[in-house]
Amino acid sequence: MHTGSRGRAAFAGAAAAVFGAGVAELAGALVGASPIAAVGSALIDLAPPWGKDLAIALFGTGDKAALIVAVAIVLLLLGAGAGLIARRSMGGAQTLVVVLGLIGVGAAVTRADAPALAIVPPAVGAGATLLALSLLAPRAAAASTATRTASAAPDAAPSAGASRRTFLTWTAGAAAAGALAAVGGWALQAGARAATAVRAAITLPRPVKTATVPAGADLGIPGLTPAITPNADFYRIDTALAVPQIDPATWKLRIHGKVDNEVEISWDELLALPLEESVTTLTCVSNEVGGDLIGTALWLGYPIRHLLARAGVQADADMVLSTSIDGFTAGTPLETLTDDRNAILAVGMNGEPLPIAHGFPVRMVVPGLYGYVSATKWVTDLEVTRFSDAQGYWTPRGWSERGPIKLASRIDVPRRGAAVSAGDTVIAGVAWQQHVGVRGVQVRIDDGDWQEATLATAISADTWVQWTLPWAATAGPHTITARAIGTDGQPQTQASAPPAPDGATGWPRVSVTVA
Ligand SMILES: Nc1nc2c(c(=O)[nH]1)N[C@H]1C(S)=C(S)[C@@H](COP(=O)(O)O)O[C@H]1N2
Ligand SMILES: [Mo]
Repeated sequence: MHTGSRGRAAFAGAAAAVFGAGVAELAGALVGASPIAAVGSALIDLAPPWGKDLAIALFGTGDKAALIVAVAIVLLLLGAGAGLIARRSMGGAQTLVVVLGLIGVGAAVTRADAPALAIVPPAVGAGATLLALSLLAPRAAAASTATRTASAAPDAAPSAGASRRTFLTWTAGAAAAGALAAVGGWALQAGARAATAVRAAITLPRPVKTATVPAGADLGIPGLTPAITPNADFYRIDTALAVPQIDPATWKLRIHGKVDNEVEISWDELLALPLEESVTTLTCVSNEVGGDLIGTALWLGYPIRHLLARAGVQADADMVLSTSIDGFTAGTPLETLTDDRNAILAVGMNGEPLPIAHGFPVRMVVPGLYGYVSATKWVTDLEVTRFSDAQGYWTPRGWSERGPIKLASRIDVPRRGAAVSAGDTVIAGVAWQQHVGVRGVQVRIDDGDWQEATLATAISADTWVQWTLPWAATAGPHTITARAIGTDGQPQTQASAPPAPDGATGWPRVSVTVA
């Protein structure tokens, strides 16, 4: 009898581990990092050279698969162990699960390619394991008690059978749910790996028109955001829980609606067109005053106006509704896509194919408009229509139908609360109003006079511009305020407004204590 009850406890623990690991793998697929693979690769990092040699000798090129299987088996055994410990001490079993979760977190966050949310899958997995254990362990115990009662008193047998069946159903159910989640997660990750591999093999064509960043565009001040934002630091905003994984070979863009001829274009056809480089700053309408939902990249793409001309836009159209493969839509004023600005279908970002999270293989970039009405990632459809007939995703959700970018500035140096030493130092930041441009920036210390900051060389009116002002900092607390000056000579408005419905306003302010 005792063996049976131990067996059930171990089975319950192993099932809880399968459930937790499955949930963790599914979460891992969503954030882009498998926790089991992370533990495996942490082990590779930690293994002594002879261990690696031995593994390669034993398993050849299957060494990585063998390692993952080994991690999974160890996890199962530890789960069974937790189930056994739970018979005596639930707290002890929980501690073991938490420690395993922490090991998972440690492995996940120390990977070189760890995504921002890497901590989530192992943490969620440990939580799911604890939950499953708290449900299964008492049932294992109940089934065993019933077994003992049944052997003492044969008339209790049906109830023993019932509680054993309940135990079996719950435990097998938890293990099956975990296995299903893991398989689902791996399927998603297989899609991601495929898109990553295809992306890595792409060589983008040379542009027919290049863009250069003038030498004076970047002041190189420590702490000041660089003129060009590296892809890895570029802000990311979208509604996609799992990033769409598109094989460019299957990608197509359809242009239809109020046009004379529908146009359909494939990836190969798009790459064969004369592509142009342009530097454009993207901004999110949700950016708060002083916020970092803004970045600048060197884009490679094809002007949308040429494709619209090919389609022949009808006279009564005033909007293009772009749709992403995941259903997101943006409503862009037609004139911003047909005038001479660099509104493009982008395929390249800072010299690489678009990163998958930034719209691979093709996205829109339209200077002068917030992203939610223009910058559709993973775009597959352009419908030429009217504002009176169609709406983009965010419009019925309380955001303005149109989203021209407002004049804004940000103070990067010094940072809020930074330790500044008295004496000569600099204040620096960026200012922007894409497609309109910025004439100047003024800075005020406390209630002092507005001082004219020096602007860096602007890349173009479509990008942010860096600015700086020398500051003889005196000891004590100070508040620095900035305001951009528009091309019309008017300063950025002081009136503070929240991001909704059409973009935040107000002067950026940084308080520091000079010592
Ligand atoms: N498919 C899709 N494209 C999208 C969005 C989205 O949710 N889904 N969000 C938009 C918003 S609100 C912004 S600010 C920009 C952000 O682009 P980024 O993530 O490359 O910085 O993408 C736009 N394109
Ligand atoms: Mo946005």
